[in-house]
Amino acid sequence: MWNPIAVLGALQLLVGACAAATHELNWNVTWVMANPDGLKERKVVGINNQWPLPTLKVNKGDRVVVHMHNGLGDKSTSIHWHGMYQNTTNDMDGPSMITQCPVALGLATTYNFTVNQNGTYWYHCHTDYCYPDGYRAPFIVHDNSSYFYDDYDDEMTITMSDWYHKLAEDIKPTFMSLYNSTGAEPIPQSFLFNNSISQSYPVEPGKTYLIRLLNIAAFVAQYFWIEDHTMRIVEIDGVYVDEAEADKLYIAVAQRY
Ligand SMILES: [Cu+2]
Repeated sequence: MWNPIAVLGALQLLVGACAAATHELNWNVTWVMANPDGLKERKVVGINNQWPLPTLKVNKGDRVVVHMHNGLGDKSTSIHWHGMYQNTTNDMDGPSMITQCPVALGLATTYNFTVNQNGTYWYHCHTDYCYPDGYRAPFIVHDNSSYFYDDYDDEMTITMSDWYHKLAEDIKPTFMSLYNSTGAEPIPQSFLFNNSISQSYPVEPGKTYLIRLLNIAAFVAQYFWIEDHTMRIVEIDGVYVDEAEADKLYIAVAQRY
C-alpha cells in the first residue's frame, strides 16, 4: 500500500529542490589596476581580472558555491560573507585564523553554503588588511515573501565607501602605531558611491524604489539622504523592521539599510 502522506512529503521535497538554485562560481583573485576617483590609478583586488567586483544576487534558499583561487602572488586571502549566520556551516564563514586558515599564494578553497536569510549583505576579504584594497561587494538575497515585495516598482543598490590612494598595508604602520595613541584614523582621499565619484540614478516621478544601501568602507560612516524626499525603512542588516520614516540615515561601516 502506498502512503499518501509519504507521497506528499516526497512531492514537497521535489518542489523544494526545484525552487532553490545553486550558484557555482569560479573566482580567480588577482591584482588589477583601477582609478575609481579619477585621481590616481592604483592596485586593487580584482576577481577574474575585473574590478569593481560582481554583486552576488541569489534567492532565499539558494546554495552558493564559490571556488576561490588566490592568484594575488604576494599575499594570503579569504572571503567573509558578512551577515550570514552560517548555522551548521561555520567553517564557510571566512575569517582567517578564526574559522579557516588564510588561503596562501597559489592555493584555492571552496565556499559552499545555503542562504536561509533575506536582504542586503556583502562579502569581503578577511585576511590581514585586505578589503580596503577593493576586495568587497554587495551580496543581495531576494525574498519574494517579504512584506514589502509588492510595494515597489524597481530596485537599486548603492554602496558607499571611503577610498585611499595607498594600499591598506601601507596605511597600517601609521594607524597601528604606538605613536598613534588617540587611534586617529587615516584620512581618505575620496568617497565613492558604487565605486565611482560621479554616479547618477535615473528615477521616474510617482514610482517607488527599493534602495539597498551598504556602507562597505574601511573606516568612515556616512550620512545618506535624498533631497526633498523621505525614505521608508523596511529592513536593517538583513532583518525586516516595522516601517519607519526617515529623512536622513547614519550608516556606520558594514551596516546596511
Ligand atoms: Cu564583515
